[in-house]
Amino acid sequence: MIGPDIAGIAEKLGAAAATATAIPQLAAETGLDVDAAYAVQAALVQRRVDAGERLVGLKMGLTSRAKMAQVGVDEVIWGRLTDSMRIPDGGAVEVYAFIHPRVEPEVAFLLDRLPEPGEPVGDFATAVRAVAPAIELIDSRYADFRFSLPDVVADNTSAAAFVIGPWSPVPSGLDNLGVLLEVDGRVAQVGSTAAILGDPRRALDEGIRLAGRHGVRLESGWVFLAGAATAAVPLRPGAHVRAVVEKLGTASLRASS
Ligand code: OOG
Ligand code: MG
Repeated sequence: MIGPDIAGIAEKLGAAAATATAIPQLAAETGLDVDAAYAVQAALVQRRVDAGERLVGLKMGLTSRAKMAQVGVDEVIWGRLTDSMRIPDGGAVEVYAFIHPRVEPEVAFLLDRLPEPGEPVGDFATAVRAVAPAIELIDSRYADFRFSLPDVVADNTSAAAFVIGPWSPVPSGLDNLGVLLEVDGRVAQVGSTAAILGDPRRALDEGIRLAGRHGVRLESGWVFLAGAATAAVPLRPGAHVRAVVEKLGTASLRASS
């Protein structure tokens, strides 16, 4: 039997992102399973690297119940981040470059010395140099932001852009910090870092494990997004968005009008 057309699917998803045009879901129709979907993701991001972008990190997805419930997929997933997705803290994003952008509050890690593949992280403060509040801008390339597990994996887990706030040294506890997402000065989502697999540090173990299954090794100097603590909210033209994480501070962005 001939398998799914990995390169062809990656090209479709790449074109959907580049032209901000939604496409129908494709996993069911093309027989794409989760492993093949990670192969599509690798090909999709390789196209960006071939065009001059640089891989700068990894993001986790669906590490909280709030997120799983919002999108109806209940598996932890991961995706790749490139330099062109990074927006400076407080910077502006062109909303019309996206299909139906949403924003969500996250915690970011700056990776330092990681264990050998297959080894547990052990000392978190050795593995991670600094932590920061962050905002992830997600933009599913599928119509109506609806997808199956292999669909969202192939689509690089909806990754579109991210903002990192100021880095701080790793605090003693990260497992129960208050998280707020504010839009135009109003609280849009409230949560806790406890929502991220019970402790966002666990997201790193999962990231190492799950990416390792596909031959991807996390690197020193990479950014790691642990996954949103709350559901995501639509990013409207002109909106000013702030994510506030207790002890860590604030990350913000402004949407073009
Ligand atoms: C999938 C990506 C999920 C997170 O932080 O949970 C994600 C989506 O919601 O479109 O980035
Ligand atoms: Mg996210």
